[in-house]
Amino acid sequence: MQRRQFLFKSLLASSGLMLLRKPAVAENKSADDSRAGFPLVISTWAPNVKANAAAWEVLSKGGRALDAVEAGVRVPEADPDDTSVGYGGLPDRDGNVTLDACIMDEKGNCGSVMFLQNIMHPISVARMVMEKTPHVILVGDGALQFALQNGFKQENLLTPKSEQIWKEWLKTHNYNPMDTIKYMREQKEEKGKGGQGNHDTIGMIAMDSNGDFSGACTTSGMAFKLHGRVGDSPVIGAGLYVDNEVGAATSTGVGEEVIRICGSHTIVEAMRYGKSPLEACKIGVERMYKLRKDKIADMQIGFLAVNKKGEIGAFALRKGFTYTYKLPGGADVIKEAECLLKD
Ligand code: SD4
Repeated sequence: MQRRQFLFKSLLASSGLMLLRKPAVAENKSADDSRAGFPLVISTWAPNVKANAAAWEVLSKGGRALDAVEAGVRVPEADPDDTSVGYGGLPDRDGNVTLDACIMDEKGNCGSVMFLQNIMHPISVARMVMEKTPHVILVGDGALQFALQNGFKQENLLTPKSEQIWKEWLKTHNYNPMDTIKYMREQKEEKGKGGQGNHDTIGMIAMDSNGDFSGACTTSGMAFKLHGRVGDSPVIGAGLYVDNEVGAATSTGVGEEVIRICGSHTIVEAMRYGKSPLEACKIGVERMYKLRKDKIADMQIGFLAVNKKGEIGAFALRKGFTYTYKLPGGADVIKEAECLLKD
């Protein structure tokens, strides 16, 4: 049995659904044929089943996709054990937790905060930028000032666990961010063996029962980055893009590589011109690979997309990129994306 069939069957079995009714997702079809039905919610990385559950609360009551994605990604933002997002996120090389987030709705409205410190829910600040200002992006101190003026509380986001991981990194990596990408990969591999990882940025896309899309993406970014570094996650068109006529896409992995090819926008455009979500995600990864083959040792990039028919696709540079979505009845599906490099 192929891995994804196995995962699919295990999930159905564990949720008690396997024999109860025919699922909406055909277990023997490739990812781009998956049909999640409506409403739907999908997220990068398996642990984000918890985030999908919060989004589902909103969607299953007929709520708006925008409210669903905000509620959904607030879950990992507040989770001290998620070292890639919000509270508990791994800091930059100077020990500061700096957060990036963006949100986009079905009308092309969008908001983003970059390099924001001491605010646990950057996604909600991004939404406020979208709804209460004439702007799209606020950064750093300006974003913080805006958050505080709008009732957000300042909090220390560096948990003892993340501080300890950072101090270990300082000892072994001599304050050198050139090693960071390699470190992230080592950590990811370690995570497979039960260790700590730093690759669980959440990109979430929802479609509500009106058939409208929204998306959200939030992260503490690359661990031990230079102070002030911003990745793809809060960049509209790179880490996230929503076009209500076509579909939506989001990304995870080394943000610099995603920005170079305007990743999520590239994928949505490929879907506009007839590619399936899987084909479109593959185009994104292949374009990045062609451009950067000599420089991407140790890197991971993953894209996740959904089209207007509710078909879902994902593709990654390397193995290990998981994503999760809900079936119409609310059961969870976790899959591993196909990938370009087999190492
Ligand atoms: C970044 N894309 O800041 C983010 C990191 C990430 O899973 O996705 N981690 O580059």
